[in-house]
Amino acid sequence: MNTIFSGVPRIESPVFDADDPDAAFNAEERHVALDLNTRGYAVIDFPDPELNDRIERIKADLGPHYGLDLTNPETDKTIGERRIQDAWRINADVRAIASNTAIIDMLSRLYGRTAFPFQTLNFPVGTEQGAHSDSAHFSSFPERFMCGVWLAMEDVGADAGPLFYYPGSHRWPIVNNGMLGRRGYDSNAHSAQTPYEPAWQALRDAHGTQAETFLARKGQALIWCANLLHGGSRQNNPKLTRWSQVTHYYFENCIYYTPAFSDEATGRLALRNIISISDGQPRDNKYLEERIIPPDQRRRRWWQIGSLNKGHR
Ligand SMILES: O=C(O)CCC(=O)C(=O)O
Ligand SMILES: [Fe+2]
Repeated sequence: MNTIFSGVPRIESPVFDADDPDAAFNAEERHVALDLNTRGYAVIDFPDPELNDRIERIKADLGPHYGLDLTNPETDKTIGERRIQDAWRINADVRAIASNTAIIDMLSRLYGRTAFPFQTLNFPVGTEQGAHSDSAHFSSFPERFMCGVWLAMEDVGADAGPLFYYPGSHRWPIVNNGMLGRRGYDSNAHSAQTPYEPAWQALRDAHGTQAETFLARKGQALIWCANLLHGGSRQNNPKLTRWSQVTHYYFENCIYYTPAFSDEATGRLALRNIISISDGQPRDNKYLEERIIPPDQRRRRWWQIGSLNKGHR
């Protein structure tokens, strides 16, 4: 049934059916599918028997990179570097968590295309990042073929800056530059996110939706849909840590781009050069199996092609 809408993730299909016979969800996946469809997020126990050992090794290995003594219970942990992007390149456990095959297989069934991890973020403390939709940072054609998996690497209490989200906000419009009457391509906006914040605030006000926080147990993970508004709460107690890993996933056979720096209507797209963490291989930008090469790369030789990724996230 959902195969009619093959350009829409199964879990976001306008004819969503948790009992979709084509998807053949098992009992747990059906539950996750229903939560993603209705609320835009789902909580699972991270399926890795070695998780605890991996987490402790990651803390020991990445800890010194943040420039703070994270083991001293009396010090402010929020004054150092808050994140390491793409630690999968230097840490095998980060890579293993991102490449977990049970997660990839489940996401692939939930979305109806093969999932692959493309970015990791490791945080020792709360991000205190304002409410946002990841769709401003990384989106796809067709849209919504992106999701985040946020893993708690310790128990997270209310004062440690827990993740928050607005249930159901994944169904609100995906705010893009066209809707805001602004140009994004080649813009030198300092922040990808800031220009969108008044619009996201207006949507929250119009819907009257209250944020919920995820007071996670170590080893729990939260999957969020591409357009779910989420962020990091204020870390009331700066002496606490809030170890977590976010892995962002894309799906095969899509165009991968940064909407904040694109003008879709004119075809000017900030395409991303994506590498799958699972196998370290590039994933071409593709639309209906056709490889898409940006116009300004078509006349260049391969040795002239640099990264078109903008320097953020
Ligand atoms: O961990 C958080 O507080 C939010 C992280 C986040 O929004 C992201 O990685 O997309
Ligand atoms: Fe995010």
